[in-house]
Amino acid sequence: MTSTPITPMAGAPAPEAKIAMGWMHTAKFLTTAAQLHHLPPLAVPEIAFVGRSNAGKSTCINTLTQQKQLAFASKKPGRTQHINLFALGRQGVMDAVLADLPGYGYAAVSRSDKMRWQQVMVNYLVSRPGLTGIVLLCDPRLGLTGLDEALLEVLRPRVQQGLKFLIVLTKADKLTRAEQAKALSVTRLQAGGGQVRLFSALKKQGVDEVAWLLWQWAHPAAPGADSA
Ligand SMILES: Nc1nc2c(ncn2[C@@H]2O[C@H](COP(=O)(O)OP(=O)(O)OP(=O)(O)O)[C@@H](O)[C@H]2O)c(=O)[nH]1
Ligand SMILES: [Mg+2]
Repeated sequence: MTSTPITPMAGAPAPEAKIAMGWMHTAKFLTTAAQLHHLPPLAVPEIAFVGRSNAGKSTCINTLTQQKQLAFASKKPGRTQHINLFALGRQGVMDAVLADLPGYGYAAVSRSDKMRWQQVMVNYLVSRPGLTGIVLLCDPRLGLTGLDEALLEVLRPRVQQGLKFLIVLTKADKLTRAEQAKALSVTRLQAGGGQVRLFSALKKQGVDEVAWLLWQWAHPAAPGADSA
């Protein structure tokens, strides 16, 4: 498999981008679970990708890891139905885990299924040991919706206790430059001081930056990781 070329971007100088993208590329499928208690206990930092159905969570994971089909992405909303874990680490030594979560807000799912899933997700976000960071993916054409706001509320106490938090505005290629700038500033206000990045899987925009941020989350003691 050929890896994505590294393009230096603002906020992620080339050496850091290379480290972060190389690390991301080590991702391997670890396990899948429909329920929280089926997830294995893990002793490494876990970073969860959450957001509305179809926001681009699975595509974001595939882009960051430079693997086309690691996470299942699909035009059909509701494609991800389990919590899928991917192990990261060089020389087969796992040092972090990415978690791809099913999206919420998918209209075609029955009310009882929605409620059940929302409960699993809330329990996961509130109680999963090792959860170090949350990446909330949001389609900037929709903006943060009521469900996203509800999730931010659930997360607030854990963020205050040190949980890392990033909002990724996906599908930036669908916006003009002016719309991108506007989406960024509006979401920054809503994020209450949290980090926000523009991202496009199609144009590889924001990829190095997000990878570097996640690397810093997972390696807080490493040189250069104190700014995340
Ligand atoms: N143009 C464009 N399309 C994207 C981008 N990222 C994702 N998509 C498309 O958006 C659709 C949904 O992507 P997924 O990654 O499956 O979304 P998801 O959030 O994992 O969805 P669920 O698993 O249903 O929660 C797919 O058709 C992707 O090709 C992007 O950066 N640009
Ligand atoms: Mg998905």
